[in-house]
Amino acid sequence: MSATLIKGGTVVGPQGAIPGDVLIVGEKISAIFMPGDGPTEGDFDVIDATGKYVIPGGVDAHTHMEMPFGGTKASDTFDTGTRAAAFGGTTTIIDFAIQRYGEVVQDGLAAWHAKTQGECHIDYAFHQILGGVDDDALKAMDQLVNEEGITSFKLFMAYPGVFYSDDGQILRAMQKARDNGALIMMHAENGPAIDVLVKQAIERGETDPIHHGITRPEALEAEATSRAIWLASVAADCPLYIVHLSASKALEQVAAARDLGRNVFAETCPQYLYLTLEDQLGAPGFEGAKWVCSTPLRSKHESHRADLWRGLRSNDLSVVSTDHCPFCFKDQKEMGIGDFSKIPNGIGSVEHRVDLLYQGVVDGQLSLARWVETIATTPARMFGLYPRKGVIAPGSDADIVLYDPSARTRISVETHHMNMDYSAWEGYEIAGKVDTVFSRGTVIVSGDTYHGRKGHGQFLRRGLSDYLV
Ligand code: DUC
Ligand code: ZN
Ligand code: ZN
Repeated sequence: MSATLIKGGTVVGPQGAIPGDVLIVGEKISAIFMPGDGPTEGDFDVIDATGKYVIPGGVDAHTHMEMPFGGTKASDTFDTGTRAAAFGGTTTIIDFAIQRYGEVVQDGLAAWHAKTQGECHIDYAFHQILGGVDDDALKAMDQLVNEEGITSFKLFMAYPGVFYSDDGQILRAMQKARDNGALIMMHAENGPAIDVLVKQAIERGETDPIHHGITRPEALEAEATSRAIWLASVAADCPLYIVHLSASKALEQVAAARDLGRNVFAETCPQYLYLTLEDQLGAPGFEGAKWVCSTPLRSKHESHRADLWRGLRSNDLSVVSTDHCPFCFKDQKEMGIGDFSKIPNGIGSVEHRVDLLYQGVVDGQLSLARWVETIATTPARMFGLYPRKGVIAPGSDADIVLYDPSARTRISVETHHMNMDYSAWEGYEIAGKVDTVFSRGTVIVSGDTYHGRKGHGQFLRRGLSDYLV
């Protein structure tokens, strides 16, 4: 069995940053030694990690590779998207299998298994989107939890006619989750009200991309977040996880529930921490289409970004995921020229999450420990992958990133690996860089060189969330 000693680095985890040497044997972490106390002789490679952070590989708990959406399909395949993720220090993704209204849940899951078979460069798991909650779907929830390793289900309060569930459907799914231990993930925006605002805006001739954000106001995210939290309380405190939380008032709802000790959690995404309604979505002409995503970017004149960073520090926000849902500008985003409501919703960031959150450390927004917790450890624990993923500990998979705080990353479409013809992060500079990436003991990235292969990634059957009370 191959073995590697990672020597001289600083191991970072939720416990903080501690100097240590990490021994990998085969696909697993075998031991962590005090600096210099590791083996000196034997058949193993030595990697010098002096000056580098040794962190668990990133776990991106929210991606949409090849997602059919808005009349087109997300432009990253599982091949291109997981390779790009690896370059960015992410070694596990959790993607969303989809059941649409009228479809059989297990058929949706089988379709996602077929799409991923032999394609992924890194390990992967699935959540299940339920677009039609009925008796069969409720039964399927038990089967997926008990037999398929799918322990979280995403419901939508937005997108009527596409993925939308009404309050009765949501309540029934929540009751089922309370019984079987699954986590309900919620897209919390009031879709029917948004559709009214969108129609009115288009009738007034307000068709530019910025109106995507204006017609999805904070109030309709906060209201839906609050309603989801109340519905979960009616379902005997069903565990609830709010996805892509973007707005201060939605965060207030989550924080209040958490203060009461409720099973309520939330994630945010890098775009809400850095980008804004005015500067990106409001870019001249049709340019803003690059940043059309839902929930939308929020106003820089309000306190959203500062509040979200604070929420990450205080654990009112538990996780940072990307909601990676890339579309090319040409032919895909362009579908919405003259009508913002036809712009496919989504931003591609799967390659940049680890770096963008490290910049939060450099900027004094997060501690090193909290960086690792929000990008790796907590998503692994939240979604039943811990301790196999998300931590550097004996027995865990050797998914490890050596991160170089003395190097720099400049993000550009010229250098990224995602299948997109633009970057939502063009010109962003990060004072740090992914140096080496191990996936289950194999070096798949070193410097700018790729050593991985598609098909290396394995499907992960997940357990229940660690956090439920
Ligand atoms: N939001 C997006 O921006 N894209 C995919 C689906 C979603 O909820
Ligand atoms: Zn969503
Ligand atoms: Zn999503």
